[in-house]
Amino acid sequence: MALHLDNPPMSEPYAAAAQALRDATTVTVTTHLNPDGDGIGAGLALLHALEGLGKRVRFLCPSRLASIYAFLPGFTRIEPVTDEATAKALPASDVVISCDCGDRKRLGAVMAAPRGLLINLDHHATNDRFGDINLVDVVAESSGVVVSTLLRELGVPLDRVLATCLYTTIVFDTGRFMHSNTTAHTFRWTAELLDTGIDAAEINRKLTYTRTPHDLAVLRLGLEHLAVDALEPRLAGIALSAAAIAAVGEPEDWGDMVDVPRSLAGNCVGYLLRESADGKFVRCSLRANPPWEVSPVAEAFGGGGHKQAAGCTFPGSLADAQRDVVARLRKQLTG
Ligand SMILES: [Mn+2]
Repeated sequence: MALHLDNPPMSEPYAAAAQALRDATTVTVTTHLNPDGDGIGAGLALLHALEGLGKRVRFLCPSRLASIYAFLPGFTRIEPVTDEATAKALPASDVVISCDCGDRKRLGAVMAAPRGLLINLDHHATNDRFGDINLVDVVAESSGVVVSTLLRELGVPLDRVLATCLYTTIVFDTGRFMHSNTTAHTFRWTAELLDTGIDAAEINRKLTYTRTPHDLAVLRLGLEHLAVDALEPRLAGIALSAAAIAAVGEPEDWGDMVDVPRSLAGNCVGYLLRESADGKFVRCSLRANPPWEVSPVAEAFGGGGHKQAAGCTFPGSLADAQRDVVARLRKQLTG
C-alpha cells in the first residue's frame, strides 16, 4: 500500500495539537459513547504520556465501560460522566482531547464539562471536524496510530504501558489484522510496539477469550435471529427486538456479533439491528466486504464511520429499521 507515499504527511494539525498540549497545564481526555478498544486504548495512551510530561490529566467517559478492557493500565482512572449536571460541576481543563469520535453528539454529557480548547483526534473519514483543532488523520488504521504520531511530535518515547494501550487499538480497529485497513504499515507500526517487550499473545487472549456464560447466551440469541435477506442473498443480518434482548439481558458489550452474518460464505454486507428498550430507536451496526461500502448508508441515517464499518442510530421501531435501513443496504449491493 502506497497510502503514506501518495498523501503528503498532514503535519500541521499534529504540530498544532502538540503545541496546544505543551501549553496546557490541565488536560481532559475523552472518547465516544459506548467506547471500544480504540477509543479506550488511544485515550489511556494519551493519559499516561501527558502525565509523563507533567500535565494534570483526567479521562472522562460518556458511558459505562466494558470490563474486558479492565486489564489496560490506567483503566480505573477512567471516570464515567453520564449526566450534564455532573459534567458542568467539574473543574475546567485547558484542553479537552477527544479520541476516536466522529461528531460532537457522540461525546454525550462530557461536552458540557468546562474547557478551553477542544482537540478532535480521530481517523474516521466521516468526522465532521467539530474541534478547535481537528487532528483527523484518515490514513491512520486506528486512533491509536494518530496518538502515536502525536506522541512522536511531543518527543514521548514508547514504553510497555503505552504499547499495551496502543496495541489494543490496532487489534480492535483492524478486526485482529483482518480488515482491509491492514497494510504493511500496520505491521511495521505494530512491530515497533512489540519491540517494547509487550506480550501480544497475552493481550490477544485478554481481548478475545473472556466470554462469560451470559455473553455466550447473547451470541446464541444472535445466531437464532441470523437471517439471509430474502431478496438479496449477499446481504444477511441479525435483527433483535427490545423483547428478545430483554429475555436474555443486555450484554456489557455487543462485541463482534455483527461479524457473524459477514462470516457466511458469499456474504458482502452484514448488519446488526438492536431495538432500544423503549422501542423508540434502533442501533444499527453495518459491515461490508470490499469493494462494497456501508458508510453511505450510515450517513443517510445521521451516523458515520469507515467505508466498510459504520453505524447509525435509527429513529423508529425495529420494523421501521428493517424496512428502511435494510432497503438501503440492498440498494448498496444492486447499485
Ligand atoms: Mn477507531
